[in-house]
Amino acid sequence: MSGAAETVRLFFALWPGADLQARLATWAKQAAGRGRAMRRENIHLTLAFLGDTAASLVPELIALAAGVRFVSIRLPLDRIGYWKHNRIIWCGAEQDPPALSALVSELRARLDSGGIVYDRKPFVSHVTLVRNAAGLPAAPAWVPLVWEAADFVLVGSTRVEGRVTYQVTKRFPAAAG
Ligand code: 2AM
Repeated sequence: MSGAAETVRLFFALWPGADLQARLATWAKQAAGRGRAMRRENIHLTLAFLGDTAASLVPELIALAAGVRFVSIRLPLDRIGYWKHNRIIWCGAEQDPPALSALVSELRARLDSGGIVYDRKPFVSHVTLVRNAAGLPAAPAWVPLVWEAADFVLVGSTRVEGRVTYQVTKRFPAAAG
């Protein structure tokens, strides 16, 4: 037994279906240049980043998140961007749909009420596509997509043989209707 409490690296996210992940990954590969395209199965949109968290808190986190009431989100991916400060190419919405803003506020409010530590930087919705990029590519052109998200997820992040690997721990479905 080690003396240190076991921790897990966690975040809440919207997780695209395999088809949407594949389309985004294809664009990312073509756009990457000398940058690093996100692997298909890792593509997501972070809602709240908790980072290293005591594993013993996971049941409480699941209970908190299960209490979040939200409706399905229709998220246009109609914008491509580049951030110099962290060298990522991302896609996202020109304007966040109210359902997404409401989900993030409700989730973060519940984390606050549970005294859960997470990164409190304001939410700026984006899906990272390429890391360590020098800028936006001249090609391929971005073709807008629409993402229909009917749930959000709690994700664990680990390194397997040097590769970041994400594991969906739990799904939280939108309210019906
Ligand atoms: P990024 O894609 O813009 O880097 C897992 O690391 C996910 O959590 C990534 O999507 C990352 O965003 C996001 N994230 C948000 N805040 C973070 C932080 N403080 N440290 C690491 N990742 C963070």
